Amino acid sequence: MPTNNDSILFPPQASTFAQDVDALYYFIHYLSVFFWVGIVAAIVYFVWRYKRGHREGVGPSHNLPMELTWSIIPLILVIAVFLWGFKGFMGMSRAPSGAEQIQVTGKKWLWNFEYPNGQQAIGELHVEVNKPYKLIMTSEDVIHSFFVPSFRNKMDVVPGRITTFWFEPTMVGEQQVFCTEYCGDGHSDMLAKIVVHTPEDYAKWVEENQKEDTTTPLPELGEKLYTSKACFTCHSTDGSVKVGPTFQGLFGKQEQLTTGQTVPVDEEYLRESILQPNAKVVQGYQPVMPTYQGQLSDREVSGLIEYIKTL
Ligand code: HEC
Ligand SMILES: [Cu+2]
Repeated sequence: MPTNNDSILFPPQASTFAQDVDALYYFIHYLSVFFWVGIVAAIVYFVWRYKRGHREGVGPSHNLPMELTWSIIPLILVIAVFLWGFKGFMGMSRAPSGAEQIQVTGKKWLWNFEYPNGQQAIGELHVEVNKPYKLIMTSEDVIHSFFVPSFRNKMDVVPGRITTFWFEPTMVGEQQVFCTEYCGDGHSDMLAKIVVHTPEDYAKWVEENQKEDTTTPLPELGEKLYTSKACFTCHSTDGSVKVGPTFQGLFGKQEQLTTGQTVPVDEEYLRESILQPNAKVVQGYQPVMPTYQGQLSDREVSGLIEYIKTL
């Protein structure tokens, strides 16, 4: 059974499930090819053999051994496929008890990850290779679905309910997460990455992420955060309107709010917009921006403000 990692048909096999899922897929595939060839060959043969049509006195007959054969063999095969699939499904449903737990919140249109120490990140989850992880997932708005093709696992994320998803990565590198439940016009941008590290790199990442960046100049820091905190999924820097207003030319202008008030866009307004997005909502937009309270340090908020000023 082909299990290589350079298949043009499949994404790489990057979790402990992948090999089994692909093996079952290939089994069903080649079984279907086998029967397709056999049935087509029989049809072609009979068309040729009986091309003269029905002979008087020789009617359709009954053959019990043949009928039992073509009923029982397929029955055994579909039961085997069911048992194989069921075993795989049960394995995917139950996380091992030692799995590290990560809280995941789906929201139009981003994925938020919360680590056991309370640290949060949008659109990026860092894990260690060959260790089990259990994602405890819910949605803040509509139904989303968490899909990692290279892990061969997928689970719906439902508002008001908790669903779980577990995996043990077997390959170092970045794995792509998609939303696979159509959830509105930003659906195709609802992406995230799972970054799988070696144990040494993971330890390094943990260390770097716990100490604050105090050296990068503020506008540059802001530009990085614009990407890493997923602001770009809702705000453009080129004047185009996405889910939220563009950042181009934002600083210094007068902003019209849903209350009818007009406020000047200054540092304080930007700060409040990032930390309490619903305090002042811009006219013509929905209050869908997540709060970044607790996810950005003071210096990071200043970085974003200085970056927006340059646009
Ligand atoms: C899920 C989409 C979404 C994300 C992600 C998002 N925002 Fe917003 N943001 C909005 C929307 C919608 C508005 C307009 C409604 C409002 O004022 O709350 C807005 C408003 C703003 C405003 C006020 C804009 C104005 O024209 O007055 C600022 C500043 C802002 N966001 C900054 C950010 C920053 C910085 C980030 C990333 C750290 C970010 N946003 C991430 C959706 C988003
Ligand atoms: Cu979605």
